[in-house]
Amino acid sequence: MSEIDVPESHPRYESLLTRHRIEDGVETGITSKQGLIAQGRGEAFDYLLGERTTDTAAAAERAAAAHLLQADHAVLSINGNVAALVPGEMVTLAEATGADLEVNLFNRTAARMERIADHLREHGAEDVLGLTADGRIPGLDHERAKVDADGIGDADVVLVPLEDGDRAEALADMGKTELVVDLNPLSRSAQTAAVPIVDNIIRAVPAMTEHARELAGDEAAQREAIESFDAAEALSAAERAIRDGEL
Ligand code: PTJ
Repeated sequence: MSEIDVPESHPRYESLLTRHRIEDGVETGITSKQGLIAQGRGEAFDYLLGERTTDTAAAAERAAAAHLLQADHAVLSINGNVAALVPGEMVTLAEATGADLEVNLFNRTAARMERIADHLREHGAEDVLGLTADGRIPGLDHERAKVDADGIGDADVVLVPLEDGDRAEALADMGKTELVVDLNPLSRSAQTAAVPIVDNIIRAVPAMTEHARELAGDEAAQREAIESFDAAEALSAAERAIRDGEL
């Protein structure tokens, strides 16, 4: 048994563990209630994808890792679901790529911002951006537009996992290279991303860290990972994987 009362041999162990973490997130004020609905949507797509990382998703994770390494200023955006599911893994990815961490919420409240920043610090983060909120994403209404001017506002590469479509589009319109983790290949977030990663965040973030460690210091391999990745083809491959079980 682990942190939930289900044996690891249970065929749906990972999925049940994920649900438990989201429930916990809601109870501790990290995750919004809407985060439960978002998780349900994600689970449905994960089930259809066979709850595994497809070859195309692995290539996307490698390309995303390369973009993070090549960036002048990379920022990893953290919302309530991400904080509940992969807090330590996001801190490790930030360390492996030299990226900043910024709390950026769709349903923004001061209490949730603070709780999530504390939660990340408990998982080893030194600096957590997002609380200053002295920048804006153009084209969005007030609360949803807030970012740190020296964080997402200044970044050339942003990882936005489980992002609402409106905000993903607005960030892409700012000219940022957007890396999106979203299990739904038809979502607007995945469709607007430079690199859509159609995989469960639980698997995607540790995989990106592994790729980043392998690619670190190898400029040619980083360029190859970026240039060989085709976003439109990756989205089509994810749709085929859902429809035909192709991997
Ligand atoms: O914490 P906040 O206030 O910033 O709110 C965050 C949520 C997630 C509630 C908000 O951004 C939202 O409403 O998101 P959506 O529009 O429901 O989109 C979430 C997307 O993430 C959906 O397309 C899901 O399929 C996908 N998704 C959900 N869980 C996972 C996932 N993708 C990867 N891994 C998951 N575990």
